[in-house]
Amino acid sequence: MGYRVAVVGATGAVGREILKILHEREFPVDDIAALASGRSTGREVSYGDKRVLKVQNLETFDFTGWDLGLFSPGASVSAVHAPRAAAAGCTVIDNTSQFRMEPDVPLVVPEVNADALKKARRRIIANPNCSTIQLVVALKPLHDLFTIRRVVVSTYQAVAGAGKEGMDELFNQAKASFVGDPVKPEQFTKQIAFNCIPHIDRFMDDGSTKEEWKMAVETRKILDPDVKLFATCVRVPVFVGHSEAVSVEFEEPVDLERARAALREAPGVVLHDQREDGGYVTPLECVGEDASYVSRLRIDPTVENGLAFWCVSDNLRKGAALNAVQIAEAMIALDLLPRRAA
Ligand code: 11C
Repeated sequence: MGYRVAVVGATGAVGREILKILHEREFPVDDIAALASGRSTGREVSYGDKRVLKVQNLETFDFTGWDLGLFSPGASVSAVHAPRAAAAGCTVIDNTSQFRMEPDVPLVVPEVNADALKKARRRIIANPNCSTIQLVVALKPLHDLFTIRRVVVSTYQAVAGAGKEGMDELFNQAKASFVGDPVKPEQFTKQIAFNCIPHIDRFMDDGSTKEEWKMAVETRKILDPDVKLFATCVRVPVFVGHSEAVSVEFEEPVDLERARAALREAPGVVLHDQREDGGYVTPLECVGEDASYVSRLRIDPTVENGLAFWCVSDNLRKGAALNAVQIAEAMIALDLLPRRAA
């Protein structure tokens, strides 16, 4: 017997990926509902190769009798409907930023802190931001070895982070540039085609962006509250796959071979680091893959106990949909996801 699973935000880029991954990983599903806002009601989405689901209206959907809600609508929609689903007895894994920093909501990357799932008191579990997830998967084995003091990270984030509209904007601007049509920024503040924009999410009072703030506070909540992290988040004209240049200072002296061995063994990490032309992973190569890929691993001699690396992952999969499904799988393994009678 399997679970009754509702996918909320099913017509979006992450929602579609969730449906694909549930099917790919043979998640034990007895019944599945695709939900979205009223304007998408009646549209169709694929679940595996053979099944098409009619999208139902989230506003009027009754979560009673549904075991699991995988939410990726938008923070303001989750704010209303995730507690409503949880109150009806449905365990919610929410991919938005709405609940992440609430103390009684676990923020989970299964390879790093699956045990936090045992503290889910509100039947809501938060899925971290994509740029945080791939980073903490790579940092965890290094933190276990040498204890991280400080991380400085620059991101190169794909337009898929801004949803289907972001991908459409890059495509349309690239096309417009070639044919000489005017280029109009809509989702992004400036032209994204053939450009880089050092601005993701809104500005905070201290001059950081909320994306940069999220990376710092989420890493502390997931990995270790003592880790200091400074981020600069940049949108780049890549469709899918976030990249990060990471510099880490540790408490203890770093041994490069031990770092390599730990990364090779670490769950969710693929170390691909050959010091030669092409001996590293780029975002194009990680699309459709599950790992957080680490390349360009090297000692940073400019700080005490410094190590630097390059990290790439599919932001729609490990950065969002896959991590959400893995949280559900971890809950099953820990006996934390009860099946309810319909
Ligand atoms: C981006 N990281 O690349 C964002 C998307 O807090 O879940 C995900 C935002 C979030 O634009």
